[in-house]
Amino acid sequence: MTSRPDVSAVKAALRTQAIETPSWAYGNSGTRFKVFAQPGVPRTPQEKLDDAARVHEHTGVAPTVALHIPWDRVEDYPALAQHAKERGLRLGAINSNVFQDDDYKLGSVCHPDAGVRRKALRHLLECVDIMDATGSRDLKLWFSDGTNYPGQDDIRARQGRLAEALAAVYERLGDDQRMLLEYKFFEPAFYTTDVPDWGTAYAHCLRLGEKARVVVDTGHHAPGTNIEFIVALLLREEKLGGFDFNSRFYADDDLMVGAADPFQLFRIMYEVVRGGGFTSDVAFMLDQCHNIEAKIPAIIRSVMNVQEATAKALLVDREALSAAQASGDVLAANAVLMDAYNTDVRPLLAELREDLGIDPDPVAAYHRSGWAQKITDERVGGTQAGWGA
Ligand code: AOS
Ligand code: ZN
Ligand code: ZN
Repeated sequence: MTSRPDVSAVKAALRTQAIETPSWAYGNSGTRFKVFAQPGVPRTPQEKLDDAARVHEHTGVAPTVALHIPWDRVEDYPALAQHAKERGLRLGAINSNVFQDDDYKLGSVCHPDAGVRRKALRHLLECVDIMDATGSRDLKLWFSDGTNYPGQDDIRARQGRLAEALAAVYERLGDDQRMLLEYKFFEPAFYTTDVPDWGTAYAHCLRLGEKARVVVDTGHHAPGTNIEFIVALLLREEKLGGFDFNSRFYADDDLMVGAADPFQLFRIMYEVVRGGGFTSDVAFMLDQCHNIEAKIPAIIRSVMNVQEATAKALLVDREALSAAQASGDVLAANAVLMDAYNTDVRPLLAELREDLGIDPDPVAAYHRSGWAQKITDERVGGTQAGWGA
């Protein structure tokens, strides 16, 4: 006997979902081999927000934009927040950057030199100052720190340096602010990475306190890792701060989320729904680079992919699944999950968009809007800070 959630309940839940887009996804980006510049890309943080506003206008569920410092450094952050507000947006997570200065060749907060560690900490504390100015809740911390050769540095000592810096930043946070610690199994370091996996991030966050949580970047795991298991466990421990959604075939490819493995994305979103993470506590952020595809429609598609995976997860017949699991009926339990995954939710999402007063086909609506030609004509000259600088 099926007791699938009814469509209106699924649509109501989907209305509450908010997906944060990253400022850097709108700008030029590439690999260490080449940045293929695209016409019309933003030249300033303000223009990035102008593009992000198109994504929110056409999807209805992308109201916040993550900033990356120094790529989005401005003189007047309240004015930038106002620029966002006038476009129906809010400034989201502040991403620190302690991976691009020459000083950081051997690491930042884990560097053997105390002076370099102090410089990195100053930047992290500046990011919290910026959070105060923008009203952001989350500070996202990703450290490229690591080593390339056995013996290069002391693995244990580096963990101590990391803990010291994290504690100093944690101390600085306001009552309503959080620090989200992101792990990555390798790159740019190739032998050790100082925050390589969920366990390391979790251990540091546990030591710090409840304002410290883990970010799961879906491209940051060794091939074959069961990411949904990590999500389920972190949710149970109330230590999942959010996601950096993207897709990967081999490494941290930063492709459109859901493009490489929509089934994995569905399984992740099922654990989020099951674990009660479908609340404002868990930040659904994109972290992608659109090196060869048009950026704004790629980001729109990514938002849609997260929505589709979420809708399928919400359609799981939880009652039938629990019953099959409790009775050890393996095939029935798997069939319940696959039944939801194999449901075409595009009509449901099209209906939701019509309910929201937006075009049921966001990508087509964007292409008809003429925005791409407008920014190509207007944004001539200059480059924005960031990957492609
Ligand atoms: C780097 O690989 C991490 O995914 C970061 O979250 C992010 O990509 C970096 O901060 C630059 O955007
Ligand atoms: Zn990331
Ligand atoms: Zn990454």
